Amino acid sequence: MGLIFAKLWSFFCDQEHKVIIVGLDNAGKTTILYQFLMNEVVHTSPTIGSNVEEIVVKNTHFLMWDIGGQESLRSSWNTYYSNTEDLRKAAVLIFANKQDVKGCMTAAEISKYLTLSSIKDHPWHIQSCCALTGEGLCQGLEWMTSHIGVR
Ligand code: G3D
Repeated sequence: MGLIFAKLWSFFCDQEHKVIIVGLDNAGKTTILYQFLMNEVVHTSPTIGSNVEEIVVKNTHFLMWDIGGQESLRSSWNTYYSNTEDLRKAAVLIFANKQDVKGCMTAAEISKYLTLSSIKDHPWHIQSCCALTGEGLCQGLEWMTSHIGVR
């Protein structure tokens, strides 16, 4: 069972939106990112940094940063939030990855465990997925696309 937290917010300019992917090590963040790259409608730019990729979905650009989940890296997460008013307008997408693994928690169980219903000030969504097959990833992207600039 793996769990991905993907935090998304908008720059509100030129239809480019910044996505921060955070989660535990081994949760499948890199696999998800590269599934997006393989299946995207248009892939405009190759790797900018080691874990930064841009994808384009229906003319909307997503700059996706996989910033790593290691504890030692977490203190630097806030540097990614600068210029974004500290995530005030962020929408939160949680990928419940590795749904193919026997005995994994369901999205509903994860949602309850994380008390996601207590999130009142940001739109959020939990999406079951299997990054190996790509199942569920498009639905997550669609949710992201539909929540751009809604706040
Ligand atoms: P991370 O970037 O979050 O650290 P990775 O995680 O994307 O590197 O994935 C860690 C391992 O989990 C990889 O296995 C990857 O293939 C596997 N994985 C990712 N998504 C899934 C999934 O949906 N189902 C299953 N069963 N495995 C998944 P390896 O063996 O390469 O370390």
